[in-house]
Amino acid sequence: PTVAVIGLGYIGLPTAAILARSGCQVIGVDVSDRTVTAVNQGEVPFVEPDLGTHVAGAVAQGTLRATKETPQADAFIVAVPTPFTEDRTADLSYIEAAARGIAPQLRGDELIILESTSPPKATRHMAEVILGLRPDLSLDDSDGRPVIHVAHCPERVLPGRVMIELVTNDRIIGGVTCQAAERAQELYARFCQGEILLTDDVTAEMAKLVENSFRDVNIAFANELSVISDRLGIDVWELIRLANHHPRVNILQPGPGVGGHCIAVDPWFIVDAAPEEAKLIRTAREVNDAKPEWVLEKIEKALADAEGGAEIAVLGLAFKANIDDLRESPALGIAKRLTQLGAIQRINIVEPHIEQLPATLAGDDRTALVGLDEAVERSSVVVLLVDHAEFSKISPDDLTDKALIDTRGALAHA
Ligand code: SAJ
Repeated sequence: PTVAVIGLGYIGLPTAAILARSGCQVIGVDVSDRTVTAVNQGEVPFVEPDLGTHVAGAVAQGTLRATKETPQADAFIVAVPTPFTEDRTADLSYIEAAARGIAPQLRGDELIILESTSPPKATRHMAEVILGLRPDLSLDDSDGRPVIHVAHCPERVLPGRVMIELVTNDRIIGGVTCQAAERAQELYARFCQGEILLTDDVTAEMAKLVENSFRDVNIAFANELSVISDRLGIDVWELIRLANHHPRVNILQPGPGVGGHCIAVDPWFIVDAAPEEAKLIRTAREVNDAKPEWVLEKIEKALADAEGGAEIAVLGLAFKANIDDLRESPALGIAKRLTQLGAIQRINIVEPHIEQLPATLAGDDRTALVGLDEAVERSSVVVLLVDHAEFSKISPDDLTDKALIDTRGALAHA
């Protein structure tokens, strides 16, 4: 079959490449000239292990090419961004644009799959945009008009492991009709070795959002415990370790807040869809979003105690351990806020996974990206924001006479 993949980003391009390797004729569609040119040269415009080999191989064999115009195809996979807006809703304009591109190419009997993480009912919305332009088509064969088969198939791959997880992960497919789900299953079975689970479109949309909300709510519980424990003067890490000995208790780890592009965003799509009912999910978001501010108050207090222009060590900027990704990172947010405090003489930042500070921090002449030993030695206040493996080298002796704020419990032994 011929498959058009709309959106050649972190999800679309790997999916296009793997479909091309499975024997489909794949046409990738992207608005960016740079992406289209790169793909047609067999190159990948971002970093993802193994993807380059797949893309280069498929382009060389003639099974994958890229273009800016949506072509005719037997199946369309939409993998465009659904950005999070200021008012905490999802911006569906990229999905709508993809739908407007697909509509004129349809002849009937095509499969159209939405892969983008989407708020509930976005798949139906995409179908309505298409049918609005093509009233000659229908979603089911009840009245004799030619049919289009519309389904949602959320991606759940972990960046860095995409080419593996695309093949091995189980896949949820939600059809607007049963026939659409079955048609999508046939396509994904070409490369997916995991279980393929069929449901309706809205349940599939919710499944993806609920997975990330589950994690967010559980992290919020841990974060709230850390604030309560601080008030009570007890060690939250010991508390959680002990409670987790219970066979049915498994509390996650507190931190300086929740970062990344998914867990801090997806729950808001549920809150937006059911604002009255999604009380716990909303509160969890608020608890996690408030955590960086609480950490800042702790730091300010430690700085006040340290007296007279102290130096501070900031350990970690990434959004989680052992990665270089600073986007949506609570640690980065905290570091930025520190540059606005007057009482600090120098901010010694340690982030082993980057070569230079991001512009927002480099602009302040009190910030410096330094090695771990230097940062700890110079500073009277040490703040650990990310539990990078390297930081476990710090010993209690290194911290004598220093104020330590360990937001991850990584130096619990110190
Ligand atoms: N965090 C804590 N305490 C914990 C666990 C995590 O504070 O006990 C923080 C991390 O430090 C980080 C944030 O939560 O700031 C999110 O990290 P994560 O490792 O939980 O998740 P992500 O954002 O890297 O990837 C998630 C994954 N979803 C789930 O685990 C349910 C991944 O499988 C999804 O593919 C991805 O979101 C996505 O694209 O939706």
